[in-house]
Amino acid sequence: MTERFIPADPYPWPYNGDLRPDNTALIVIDMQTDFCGKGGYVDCMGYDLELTRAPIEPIRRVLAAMRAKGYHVLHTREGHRPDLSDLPANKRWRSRRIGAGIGDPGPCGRILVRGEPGWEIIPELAPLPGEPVIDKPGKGSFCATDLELILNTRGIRNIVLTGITTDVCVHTTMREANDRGFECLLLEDCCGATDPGNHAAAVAMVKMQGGVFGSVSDSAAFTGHLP
Ligand code: C5J
Repeated sequence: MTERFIPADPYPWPYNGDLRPDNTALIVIDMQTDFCGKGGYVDCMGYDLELTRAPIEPIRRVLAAMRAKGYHVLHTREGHRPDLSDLPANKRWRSRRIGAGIGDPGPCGRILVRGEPGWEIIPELAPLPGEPVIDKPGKGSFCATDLELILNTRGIRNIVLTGITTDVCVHTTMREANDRGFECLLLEDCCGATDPGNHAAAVAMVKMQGGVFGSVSDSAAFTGHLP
């Protein structure tokens, strides 16, 4: 096997140099209007949308590069059933407390409810036919979904993580994937958080202990070295 690596910190990725289109997937996490669009959940909570919109262009470039080379691409969406039967009472209570009640009407339809305009993936990063979309009720992409089954069925071992938010859904997914033995790479500029300090801390946490959850790179280094 010819070893291939992406320059990354704290180690060139993947650890074993086994980087191929058939064993590597890009996961684009929760690039939905509710998290980065006007009138969505994050906007209703009063956060600065510039922070969660910043990764759109870098993700677009990585998506184009990986699609062109035949890598696997998957997307996730956070959202709940219209009858809210999969919405824990405490999650709803907390969201209502800050004026963005999940399941309540908002400018983009019912907040974080499947099928509503706010729940849709933004057009700039729309999935192509054949790219799996994982609908998840929680922050992690493995909890109550078939993501692990799809990854294993396709023989995927390496996961490139992008999307929002760095400290919540991206981090939870990275931790879940890492514990399941997947080799993870976080692309720093392809993620964003509602708080810049939380974004920086989440990136730093990946790198500690020799790469406790994987390694970190960015869109330019990644696309420049992608075999
Ligand atoms: C949050 C997410 N932050 N996609 N969801 O509630 O990170």
